[in-house]
Amino acid sequence: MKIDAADFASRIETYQQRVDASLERWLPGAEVHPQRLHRAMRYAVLAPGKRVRPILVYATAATLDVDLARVDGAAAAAEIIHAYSLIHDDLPAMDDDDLRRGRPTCHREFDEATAILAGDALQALAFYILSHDPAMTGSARARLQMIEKLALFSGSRGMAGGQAIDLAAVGRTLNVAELETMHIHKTGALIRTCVQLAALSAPRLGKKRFRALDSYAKCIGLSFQVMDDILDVVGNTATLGKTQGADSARDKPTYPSIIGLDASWEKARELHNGALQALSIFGEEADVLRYISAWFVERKS
Ligand code: GRG
Repeated sequence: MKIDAADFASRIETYQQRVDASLERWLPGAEVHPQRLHRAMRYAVLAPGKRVRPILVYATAATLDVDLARVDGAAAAAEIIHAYSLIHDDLPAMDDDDLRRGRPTCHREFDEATAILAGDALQALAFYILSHDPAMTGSARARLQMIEKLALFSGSRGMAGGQAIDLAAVGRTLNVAELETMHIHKTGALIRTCVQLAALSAPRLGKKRFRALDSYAKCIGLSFQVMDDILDVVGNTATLGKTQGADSARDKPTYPSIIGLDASWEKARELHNGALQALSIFGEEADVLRYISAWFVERKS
């Protein structure tokens, strides 16, 4: 279906509401024992984030004509892994941030030990959902592949590995290739997983379309982070909901600090073009994914 900007905006809203309902179904209630831990998990996950990762799961499923009910669990699992990574990233041992999604970070609102546990428990919950959600798939093989993808891309060879590279890079000079490796792991891997989880829900997808979607995901995973680096320089704290300038204050290598602001914008545009190119084998059904790529490089938060 051909969509315009207004359709896209309404789809984003629908997907955000849809994943919020799914998250509410999977998260333990605030009154469930141990209440403090469950309150911290809910605080971090249900805070007003953009829900970019679930949006990608739903948009990919819609492109492939997969019933969205089949990916509600995958969408929630991706957002839950993301929320755990933000909690841990904000801890004093890592970035030591006070503000996230416009609110005090989890360890500021609760305490450090509770925040660590909330992150741990969220990570486990994401895998519980993928292994348990009855609506997801009838195929045990597809379910296992989804669990495998999420484990691989969020672990030491994906997001957590990227975070390790990031921590080791503070105060050091990286070249562009090293910076790209860090970003591909830290941010790109989970974004790539989202597209793959939805693709694995589509029976008879075929290697060609799977690869095309994966190359799209690689481009937008990196463009998202290039923009994150740019926004750290040109954004503002109120719109971002997190501390603007935090990366440069910590002397972190970023695209603007290594190649400059203009070249960083250019890089984001090139990646957007690469994403569109990757989708060229699809017709109008992939328009929502094209809009997502444009959104990533135009976003202000
Ligand atoms: C601690 C294992 C571990 C990993 C942390 C994702 C991550 C790795 C750190 C988050 C810090 C950060 C600024 C990462 C770069 C880009 C990014 C993932 C930003 C936050 O994602 P958004 O913009 O946030 O989608 P919202 O709040 O909208 O969900």
